[in-house]
Amino acid sequence: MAVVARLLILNGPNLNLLGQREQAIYGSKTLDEIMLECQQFAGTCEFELGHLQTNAEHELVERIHTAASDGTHGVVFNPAAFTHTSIALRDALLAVGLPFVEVHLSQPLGREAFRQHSYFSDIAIGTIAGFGPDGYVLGLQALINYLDG
Ligand code: CA2
Repeated sequence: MAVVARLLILNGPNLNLLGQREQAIYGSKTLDEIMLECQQFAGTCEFELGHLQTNAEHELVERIHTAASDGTHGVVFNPAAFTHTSIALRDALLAVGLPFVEVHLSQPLGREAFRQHSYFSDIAIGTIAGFGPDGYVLGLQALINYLDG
């Protein structure tokens, strides 16, 4: 695309605990370390990158609404546990119509039965799961490729 892409990473509940607990499942990197890698990738590829992690569903809904009018071109979204529960976040993404890539650190399809359904996979450009922290840069690359057409 001709203009500089403006992308947004959204992270859902408990991902602020990365690197502190459950390292066997989610790895040893902190969320700050992962987001720094994403910012470095944004610098290399010359796109603007925003980020929000919050444990509050309504804050994610409101940030998605804002993204519709602040120049955001696309979203990389790890909804965390909201993946499996949140019609509100699904509706927000459908309402704004922004393209998004669903990212998971783990592979939910290989875990408990309650993680087998996602409210986002069928409306996402695609889903990247099971590659740990690399999934975020992979998701950004996929989103850039999609926006470049
Ligand atoms: O694999 C993923 O990225 C998940 O979105 C992570 C969610 C989980 O509910 C999804 O099924 C898959 C959980 C995030 C919890 O993050 C923690 C990080 C460190 C310690 C404890 C929880």
